[in-house]
Amino acid sequence: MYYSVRMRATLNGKHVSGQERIVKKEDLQKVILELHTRPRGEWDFQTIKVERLKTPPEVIEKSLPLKDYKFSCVPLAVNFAATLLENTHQIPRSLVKRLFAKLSAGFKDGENLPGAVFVDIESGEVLDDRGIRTILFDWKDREAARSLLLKKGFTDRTLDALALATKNAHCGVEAEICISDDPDYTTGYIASPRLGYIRISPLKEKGNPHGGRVYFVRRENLERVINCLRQRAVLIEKVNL
Ligand code: PML
Repeated sequence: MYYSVRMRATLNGKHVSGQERIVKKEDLQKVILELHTRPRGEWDFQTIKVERLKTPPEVIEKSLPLKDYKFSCVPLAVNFAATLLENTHQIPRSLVKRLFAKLSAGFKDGENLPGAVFVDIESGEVLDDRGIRTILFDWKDREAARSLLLKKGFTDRTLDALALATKNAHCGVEAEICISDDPDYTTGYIASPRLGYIRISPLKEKGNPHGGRVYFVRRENLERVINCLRQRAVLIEKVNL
């Protein structure tokens, strides 16, 4: 029997921390406490949702392959990401650059969205900007994946983002771009089944509190992809380094 445990904490209505796990019953108490104590900063409202899964999670054998690139400034890093997405997925560079600029300025009226913006990979049209989040994903052996990534110099954020991007690819997201909303965390990534998980620094200026994700999808798949992101639980077996 598996359970999904999801925590979100806010301060004055603004998101400050979020985390989720998929665990067996015997680990529930430990994980609930772990997630409760996870937010580093101040919060005034926290929810922890525990849901028993109706069916066991699907197992994905390997994460997307991870590669890491560093640049001397944001424009060079964004240019690199835009070039890769144009060459591999024919997404116009100008569109990718515009989307990065919007994410770093708060996508919707200067505010970050709680989840992703869905963009039609063919036309560039925004299909959904409600901020739908990918949920129900985790590592099969989280500690093993974590210690491998930390040993190689990656972070806890990489651990979660790599699992999330792997689930996205599995659900039919054609390509993804992401900037963290943590003002101190300037590393972001682009990801797709063909590109893998391409970690890139710096994708925004230090001190900028804006960030978010764009998921490129085929218009005709939108509903199916969203259902998968929200409803299908997956566990990822191994980090693909
Ligand atoms: C990485 O370190 O691999 C990039 C992680 C981006 C995390 C985005 C977020 O804050 O959720």
